[in-house]
Amino acid sequence: MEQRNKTLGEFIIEHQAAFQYSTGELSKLINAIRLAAKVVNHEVNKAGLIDILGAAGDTNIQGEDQQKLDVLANEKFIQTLKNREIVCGIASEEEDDFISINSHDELHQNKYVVLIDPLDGSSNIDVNVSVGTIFSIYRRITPIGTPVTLQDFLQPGVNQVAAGYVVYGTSTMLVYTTGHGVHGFTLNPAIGTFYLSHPNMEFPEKGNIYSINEGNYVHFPQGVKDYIKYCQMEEEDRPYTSRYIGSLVSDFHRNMIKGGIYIYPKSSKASNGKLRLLYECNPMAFLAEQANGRASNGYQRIMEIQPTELHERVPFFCGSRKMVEKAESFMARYP
Ligand code: AHM
Ligand code: MG
Repeated sequence: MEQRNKTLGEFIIEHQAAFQYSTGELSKLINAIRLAAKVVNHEVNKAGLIDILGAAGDTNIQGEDQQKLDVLANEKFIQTLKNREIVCGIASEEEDDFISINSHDELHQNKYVVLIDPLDGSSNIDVNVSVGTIFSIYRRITPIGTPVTLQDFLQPGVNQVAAGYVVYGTSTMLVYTTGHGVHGFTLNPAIGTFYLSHPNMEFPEKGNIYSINEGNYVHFPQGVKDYIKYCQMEEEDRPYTSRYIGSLVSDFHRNMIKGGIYIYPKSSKASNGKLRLLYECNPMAFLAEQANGRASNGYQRIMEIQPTELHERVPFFCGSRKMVEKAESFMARYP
């Protein structure tokens, strides 16, 4: 008999039952993200036609302004979450401030806030390299019935209820966790349905890939320089392979499947590195830990950092557990 893979919709319903006292709100929220992901996927796939259809800033044939894809992705995600009235607040890497949302009939009755990087690695679009969406979901901490405040967004990553990403790659995948492992779904573009293709994803404990922008080597802290040299040494299972796409979601996704470490350290040019704690590092850290991996700033677990502002940046070491621990041991020599 033909074995049919579960769809994401079926998987969400099945797993909702696993949450005691579940109201279905989180399931609806993940469904909304699924929908927005399909819309953005459609736009990303058209990106190569930009020379034909017109570039950002131009007006298209219908008289509509063409938008940059990251701006468009931001709008699609925010609009979908607003329309479905399932969150009380959204913070986006593309917005200066958070957005507070009321549902039509009842004021501020929803309990979740979403933090999102709508299109990470968007500088890669012009050269046809994979990009991604990253999302992170928290329960609000201020009382239901009142407008959300900054406090609801500045929660440490350990408070995340769910997190995930969409990778718009050779195939489009949605990968997420609600704290019960990491599961990956592949989009069948012909019918627009995500199917469970990668249940229970896990980082191999140890891998042989290191991913870092080595062009910045001279600006890196000594601990990172020493770790890079360690990766390149001819000893035991080394030298490791260097792979850096420059698109966090894709680098993470590959490393989770093959085993590896991703590092975006601080440097003499950027004292906290580049990646944002709330939109990029916390969700990836939650996924990594759920997939038997590890994520730190070189010294401290990412998910235990108390955020102080929406767009703060942190150094990021993430991937196969033993590899991250090894990198941390090099960092520890230079406290
Ligand atoms: P973005 O949020 O502006 O797209 O930047 C984040 C991206 C990551 O996806 C990627 O890992 C990193 O920036 C690459 O940066 P760099 O070019 O400095 O190596
Ligand atoms: Mg980003």
